[in-house]
Amino acid sequence: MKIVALAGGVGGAKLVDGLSRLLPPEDFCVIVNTGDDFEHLSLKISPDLDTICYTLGNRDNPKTGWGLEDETWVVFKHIAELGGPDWFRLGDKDLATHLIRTHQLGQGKPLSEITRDLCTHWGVRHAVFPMCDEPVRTIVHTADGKSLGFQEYFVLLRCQPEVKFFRFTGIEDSKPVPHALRRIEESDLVILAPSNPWVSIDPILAVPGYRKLIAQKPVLAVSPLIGGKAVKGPAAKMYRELGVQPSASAVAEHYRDLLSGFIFDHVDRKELEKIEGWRIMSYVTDILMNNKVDRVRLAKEVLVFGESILSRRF
Ligand code: FO1
Repeated sequence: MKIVALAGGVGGAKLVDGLSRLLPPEDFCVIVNTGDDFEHLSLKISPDLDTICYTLGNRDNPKTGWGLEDETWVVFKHIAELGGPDWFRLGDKDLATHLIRTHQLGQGKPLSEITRDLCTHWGVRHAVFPMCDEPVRTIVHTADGKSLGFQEYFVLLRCQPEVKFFRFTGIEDSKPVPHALRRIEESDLVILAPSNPWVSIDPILAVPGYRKLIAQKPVLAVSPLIGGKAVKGPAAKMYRELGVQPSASAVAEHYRDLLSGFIFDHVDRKELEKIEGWRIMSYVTDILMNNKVDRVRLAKEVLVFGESILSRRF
């Protein structure tokens, strides 16, 4: 079975990691959100791309989920001593990634090619595609009328501001990465990883060209919420602020026109009828991934469920 996953940061990276341990590179690749990207100290930072690549390269910081393990903070400390911004932590090894990416973007090398070459150095065998090579920025519009860059909202303001709506600036000029589009065309199944629907998956689906192609494929999503709470991050808070009761069925409804199947936790079993009422096949299991064993276990269940969807559809 050929699979393409759409993913954002930490939560999505765990399932992507599990799937990468079960599927060879020719059968599995991932398309990653770049709406979180931003410029910091004149460096081009791509947090979700780096989280996915570091995780697939087995070099991610297991405590935070982002950045590199065994990191040092010498440069960061001196940046702070020189009065530079210290709200966004940049480790010494992580800085090398941002310096190389910024340098090569400046030379006109597309983000997708930079990512491919970095992955070669990191020993990442599966293809990791940015959703597009053009700059797209998720802007968070808040109840008190401010518009915040995503990292300003997520890190500096710790997701405190009340969200009104999001804008993905630059999205109208964005194009799918051609190789990623081809992988979707060749795929048997598309998986929406357990990432934030609003700010990790929606930006990818908003790049003109992906959605109508994905809609022609069987699509499975894994819920990022358990019992109405996000495993990590502001997804549930965003749902509430946008007037939607956070729940597994709210996530299924978010993707409703795309989904053939939805995977959610035992805790939310009571929502099964509602979800199946939308002609979406359900699979209830333990979706919490606390360690690498969980990641592979859930990935295996996702693949078995995917097979059953394929066999029923055709
Ligand atoms: N998240 C934080 O909460 N604090 C940080 O200082 C921080 C630094 C950072 C540096 C590089 C990177 O790739 C990610 C980093 N993140 C940090 C995580 C990042 O904000 C989130 O991973 C995504 O934007 C949301 O998925």
